[in-house]
Formats: sequence, structure tokens, C-alpha cells
Amino acid sequence: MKLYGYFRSSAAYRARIALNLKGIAYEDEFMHLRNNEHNDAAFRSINPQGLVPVLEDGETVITQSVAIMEYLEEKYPSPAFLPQDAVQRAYVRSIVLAIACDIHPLNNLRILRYLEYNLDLDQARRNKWYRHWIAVEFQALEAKLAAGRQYGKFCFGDAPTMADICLVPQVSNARRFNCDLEEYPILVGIDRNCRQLEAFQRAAPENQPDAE
Ligand SMILES: N[C@@H](CCC(=O)N[C@@H](CS)C(=O)NCC(=O)O)C(=O)O
Repeated sequence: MKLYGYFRSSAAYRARIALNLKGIAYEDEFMHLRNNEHNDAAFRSINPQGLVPVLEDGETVITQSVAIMEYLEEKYPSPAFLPQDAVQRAYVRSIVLAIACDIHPLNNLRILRYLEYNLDLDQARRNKWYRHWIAVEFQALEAKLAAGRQYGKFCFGDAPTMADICLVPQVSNARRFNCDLEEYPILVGIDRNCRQLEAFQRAAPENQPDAE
């Protein structure tokens, strides 16, 4: 398999963790987002959205990190990163989607660039925007996990699921933007537990060959 990614891309980070948890070897193809390589015609012909990650499995091309995770889970069911029970699966997916749909898109590179170049927001205001959306959704996620009482070492019980695969890259981004995480002891504790696993460590931005 081949993964188009970028060391700092949190969506590609999800795909790397998922591949590592499944024990699947893959080849990297790096798209330097800061240098706009993802907007080249060559990459747009692979993913018209011009976003990473993209997973190639033979002739199959899969865009969207959540679709990539679901594909890997279906094709390689063991070790599973979704629970067996339908209600529990829905619970894990609700955490996945809270992060992938309600946090990440607001703080993506193209959004931050739009704020900078089209709306003339300076760095301080862009950081305020970034930290605001992290705080809104991390508060909700912390409350959800506390109320759901289903977390253990990980978001759901004591084995990593897709929820953890999404949480760790988002916490990593929050740290990069100096978000205050003190209010989220459950999220921070789960992030710490995940980062002790080799699959998460190998996927970390600083451990990628294209890391700067
Ligand atoms: N919903 C997509 C999001 C993909 C995405 O936004 N990737 C970012 C990197 S984390 C990207 O390619 N950004 C390029 C840009 O914003 O210009 C997914 O989960 O795969």
C-alpha cells in the first residue's frame, strides 16, 4: 500500500496509526503542504480535493481518513479498532466524527490561510480562532467521555479504537498551537496512554522521514 501524507497532517497521522495498529507495511509518498505540492495537477488527478491522506491499495484509491480507517477495519478485521456491539460502535464513531467533522475542518491549513490572506487576520487572531474551536469541542468531548463512563485506558475501554486514532493527532495539533489542556484530564490521560503504544509512536509527526 502507498500512503500520500505529510508529517504534520493530522488526518494523515490518523491513517498512519491505523496502518500501524493493523500491522500493515506501507510506502510513503510525501506531499509538502506548506510548499503547496498537494495543489499540483499531478496530485489533484489522484485526489481532486487536494487533501491528504490518500491510500492506494493496488488499483484502489481511497481518500478521507475515516473512509481509510473503515476500509482497513473491514479488510483486516483483526486486531479490531471498532467494538463488536452496534451501540458501542456508534459511540466510538460519534467520537471519531466529533473530531474529524466538527474540530479538524475548522482549523485546517486552507482555512488558516483563508483567514490570513482573504480576511487579513493576523497571527494572534488566527491563534485565537484555532484555540477557540479546540476549546469548544474538547470541553464537549471531555464531558461526553465523563458522562458515558465507557473510557478506560482509551476512549472506549482498554484497547485502542478509531476514537483514539482521531484523538491523538488532534491533541498533538492542540499542543502545537499552545492550547491550554488543563481542563481535559480524561483526554490528556488517554492521549498519554496511546502514545505509549508503538503504533502511535511510529506514526508521530516527529518520527516521519519528512519531519522538519
Ligand atoms: N476530511 C479529510 C481532511 C483531510 C485534510 O484536510 N487534510 C489536510 C491535512 S491534515 C490537508 O491536506 N490540508 C491541505 C490544505 O488545507 O490546504 C480527511 O479526514 O482525510
